[in-house]
Amino acid sequence: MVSVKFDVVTIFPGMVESFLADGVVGRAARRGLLDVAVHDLRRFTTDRHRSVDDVPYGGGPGMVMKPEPFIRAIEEVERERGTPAAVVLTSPQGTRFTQDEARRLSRLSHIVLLCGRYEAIDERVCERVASEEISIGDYVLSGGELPAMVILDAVGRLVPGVVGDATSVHEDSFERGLLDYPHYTRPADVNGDTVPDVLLSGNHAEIRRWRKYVAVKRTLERRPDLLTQGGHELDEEERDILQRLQDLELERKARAGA
Ligand code: J9Q
Repeated sequence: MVSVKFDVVTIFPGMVESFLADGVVGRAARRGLLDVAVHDLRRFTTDRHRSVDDVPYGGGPGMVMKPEPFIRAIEEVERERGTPAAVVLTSPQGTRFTQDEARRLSRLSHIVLLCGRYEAIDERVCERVASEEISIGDYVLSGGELPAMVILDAVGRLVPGVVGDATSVHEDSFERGLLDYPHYTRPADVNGDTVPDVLLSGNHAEIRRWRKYVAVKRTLERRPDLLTQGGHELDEEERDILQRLQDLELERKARAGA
């Protein structure tokens, strides 16, 4: 039944447990499709104060997370659940988390997520305990719990059966390499703000073409990087739309210059 096992190691197990109390991934864990275990890092301390951090060698501001509690946590996970396929440490120094990375991780059977706090984690955890270091983006956070939950969510949804309608997973924007088209529901008029006529036309071929056009246009305007370095192949219709939009833009520029 279980196709992917996750172990999350954190000093704030409640943060991860509350994430699992609601939503698609938590529901999949309760249905037995995912096996998510949350481990309190302090359980792997041995001193009276249960310290998980200490001052940095060489001085400087802030505290550094001690290596041994992480090492003991991994040892217990290995004893009880077997050798994991990946031990992921989230940090701003990691390689960037993308939908491709989520897809790669979703094919593994057992993933450990290590969450850091304070200024840093002892480098020996990064080098000897973690098998990979992953960043979810270029911003500063107070800890690795949110990144671990982001990874858990993105990877968990790709596990077969977790998301009810499998087609919706494949149509998700980054699976297609384009931004999503706009969505509308009832009512058709909100204080004079109406739904595009084409969506009310009942002409499904026309609706499909319109959605594709808007998705390509938005991607070109908002995320041109996805078109050039996304590594996704556009289909012929999408390439045509893109070409037309780029021609129009050149024409506009020529007119403005003349
Ligand atoms: C642990 N800022 O930031 C971006 N990806 C991960 C992180 C991160 C952080 C602080 C602690 C991870």
